[in-house]
Amino acid sequence: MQIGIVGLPFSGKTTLFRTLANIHLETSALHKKDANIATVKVPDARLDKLTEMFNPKKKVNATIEIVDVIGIQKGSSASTAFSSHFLTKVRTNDAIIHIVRGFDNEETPHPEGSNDLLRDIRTLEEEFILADLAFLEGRFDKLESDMKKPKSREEAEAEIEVMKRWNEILQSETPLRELEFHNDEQKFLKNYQPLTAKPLLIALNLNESDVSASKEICAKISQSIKGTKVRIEPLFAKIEMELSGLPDEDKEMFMSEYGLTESPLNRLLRHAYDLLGLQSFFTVGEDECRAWTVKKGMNAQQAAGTIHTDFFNKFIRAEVVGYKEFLAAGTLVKCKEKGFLKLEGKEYIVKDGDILNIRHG
Ligand SMILES: Nc1nc2c(ncn2[C@@H]2O[C@H](COP(=O)(O)OP(=O)(O)OP(=O)(O)O)[C@@H](O)[C@H]2O)c(=O)[nH]1
Ligand SMILES: [Mg+2]
Repeated sequence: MQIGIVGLPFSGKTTLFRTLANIHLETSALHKKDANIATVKVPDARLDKLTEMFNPKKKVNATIEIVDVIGIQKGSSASTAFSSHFLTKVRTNDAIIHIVRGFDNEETPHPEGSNDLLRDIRTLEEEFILADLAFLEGRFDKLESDMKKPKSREEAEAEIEVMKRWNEILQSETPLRELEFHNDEQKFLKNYQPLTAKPLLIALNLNESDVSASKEICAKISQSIKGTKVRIEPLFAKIEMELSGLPDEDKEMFMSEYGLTESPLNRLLRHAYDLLGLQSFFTVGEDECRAWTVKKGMNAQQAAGTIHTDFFNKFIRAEVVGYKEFLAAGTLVKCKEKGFLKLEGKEYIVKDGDILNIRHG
């Protein structure tokens, strides 16, 4: 799963990327010519708690890949135009975090001269809509020539129907993520990866002095930016960066000075995970406590398959207890006594936070 960090120039993308790489890095960050890539851990207080209880040799968090895509063309007139290379890169991301500048910084002023959250959100959305429209235009040209050949005619006809529907939505300045996609559209979605169909997390990168007002600021923006696959969250990239350099014991104190109880970045990562339609289940033991990533709606056998293909092929049953029940009981033995530990078959739909033990052949 890969999430792209995008945003207008000087919005704090690289600051966020570096901070994430600092604190949550799983493997070393890759600095390529066109993008910075890092695999980062998804913070999970439940896993921390389980680790405390089992005291295992190893703790393994769920991870997601974060990409700081480089390639926004700068310059006064083209300050918001994306290079085709940039768009190609973002197309391969599963979701997008859009960093919007809401902080003041005289050394690197906002390219537009002033902060305006809504304006910047819309600017980027418009650019993405234009990019999708340009893509469709190319498709229509191709499909038109396909229509002339008897061999490809039927297929082209079907695709044109879908592309027309997408085109109409985009022409009305609506992102594709607002569409309920039909089954016959899924393969096009997968192949073409339109930018405006991707889940979007809008991170408002605010001033340190905005902590207490941040809820209100987000709520206000939410009134104008609606949609099921959009989240709006506050971010304080500068605080986070400073925080990431502190020893653990000083972090709480530092956060409380700003009136923060939880790192907004942790929240952001969890929301990103959720937005992707992902959830975690846990495996626990003295060797290892681990969070595994599965798509919401996956059954026990599929979940077992994420651990090992053998577990999928030779799946017998899963012992399952919910995180809360486990916490209430305290140990797996007590879970058994209380009847919290259930034996489930392969069709069981895994819930977020389930603790699983797979029985296999
Ligand atoms: N005060 C303040 N400054 C910030 C914050 N985030 C970033 N900056 C500063 O703003 C400038 C731009 O930040 P970057 O992280 O480089 O922004 P970017 O989006 O990667 O910029 P480009 O890649 O050049 O488009 C840097 O000087 C940062 O130190 C913030 O939350 N508060
Ligand atoms: Mg940058």
